[in-house]
Amino acid sequence: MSDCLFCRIAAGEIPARIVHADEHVIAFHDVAPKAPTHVLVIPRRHLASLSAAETADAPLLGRLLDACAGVARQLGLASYRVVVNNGEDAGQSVLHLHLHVLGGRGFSWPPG
Ligand code: DGP
Repeated sequence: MSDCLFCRIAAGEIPARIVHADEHVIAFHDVAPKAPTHVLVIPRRHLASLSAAETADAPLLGRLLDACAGVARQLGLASYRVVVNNGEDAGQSVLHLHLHVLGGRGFSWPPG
């Protein structure tokens, strides 16, 4: 989608600090980090949210989680949190599915 921020990052039209890229998935540092390490993992294909994913997307969803683990390994994170904000009330501000990989500090539970 030409008007989607994360589609434009995936297409290389908007610069980002990329940490991983493959045929299906791209990962880059969040511009407003909420932890010492804060990376966003996204599908190259536009999916507005986790809710928009269908059962047929399960392999892609698996790739996204696998990429989160790979990014954490690559960046030396032993403990980290993976977050998906789905919908406005959950804090989703960009309507392109993204998984947050947060690390480098402790996290409380339950989340706010
Ligand atoms: P969420 O609130 O869950 O939709 O997370 C969106 C995240 O995207 C938020 O942590 C900030 C990040 N973000 C927004 N615009 C940009 C951008 O232009 N570049 C990068 N790298 N991150 C962005």
